[in-house]
Amino acid sequence: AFLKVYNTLRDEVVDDALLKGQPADAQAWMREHGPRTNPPANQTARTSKLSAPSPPLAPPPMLDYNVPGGKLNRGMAVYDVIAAIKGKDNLSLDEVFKANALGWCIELLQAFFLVADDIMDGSITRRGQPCWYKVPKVGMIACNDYILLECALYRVLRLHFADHGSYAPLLDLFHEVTYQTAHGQLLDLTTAPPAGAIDLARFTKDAYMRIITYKTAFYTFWLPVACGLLLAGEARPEALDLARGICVDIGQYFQIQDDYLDCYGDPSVIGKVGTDIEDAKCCWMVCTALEEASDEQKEVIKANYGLKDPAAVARVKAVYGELGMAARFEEYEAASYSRLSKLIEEQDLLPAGVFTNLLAKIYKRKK
Ligand code: DMA
Ligand code: MG
Ligand code: MG
Ligand code: MG
Repeated sequence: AFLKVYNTLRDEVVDDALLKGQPADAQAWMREHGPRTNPPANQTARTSKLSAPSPPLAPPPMLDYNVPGGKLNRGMAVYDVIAAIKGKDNLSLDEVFKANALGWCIELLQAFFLVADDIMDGSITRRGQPCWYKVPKVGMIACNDYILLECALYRVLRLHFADHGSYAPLLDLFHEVTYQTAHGQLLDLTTAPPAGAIDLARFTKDAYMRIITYKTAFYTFWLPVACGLLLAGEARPEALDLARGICVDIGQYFQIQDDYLDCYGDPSVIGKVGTDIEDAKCCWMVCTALEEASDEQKEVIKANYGLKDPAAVARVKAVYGELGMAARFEEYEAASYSRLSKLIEEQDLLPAGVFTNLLAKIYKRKK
């Protein structure tokens, strides 16, 4: 049902009055129209020795490539929140559609941040396919595409919420969360020192918690919950404050999982290849390791962190192994889960379901 709404929204974005007069190529960039003109790959392979090489394939349509292929946890959470508050059976078809449309606004925001993040992090794959900027003939056009992805969010919002009582608060919310996330990315990028100038003193838990709160927690958990609360008409400041606090807490746990998976996740499952060590990121792994490392182990990290060399990465991972980082993470995960569950149970301002659905979906996640 959620993906069906995507198809509607994508077509509305591409068919909107502003793009109508644009050349077919520009529209096709966003969403392919009609059959592909390029021959299928197997045919190209068969004829390549006999005839002149066929022209390079056109890139796949930008929106389909970047928007719907993730776990969709953030997008689908808006419906879960409003269902937890009002009861599934009390929702009108219009409310369900609006919840899902807001969910896709969040997925569009996420697509915008990911296309940009992969360029800045020099990543290779995302969601099991090459990062958008790595696709032939895309390259730095991806910079314009992430702007278009952000614009698409506001087209959807205007189209479906211009007459809604929460339009202004929703606009404000998306702007606010975008600002927070971009500041998080700024901290993430500027805390990672250039190769050869590793200053381990930067990698503190305080610096780390600030980075992940801004770059991940607000847009991943607070944004969908706030959308659901606004749609449900929940306006009590104390309920919103409580929800923001719990969501930020869950979001920190989520990014710590992301950092763990960057190092120990299976690329064929997480759909991306980790780059945190090569990029000298201030991540949970290195901050936690440094709290426990001997002087000798710190020297190994200092000498090898931030190098785009598989042998150097392996030496850093060997120190992580010596320090039992996998077990430390499992301990952290168990403690976080029970602490968060308690926090959710102990409040009585909002139905526990608002938060437990979110938490259940990420506990011990492998991707
Ligand atoms: C993710 O940080 C944050 C944003 C705002 C995209 P990251 O670079 O650790 O994410 P990923 O591991 O998915 O590249
Ligand atoms: Mg990244
Ligand atoms: Mg990043
Ligand atoms: Mg990561």
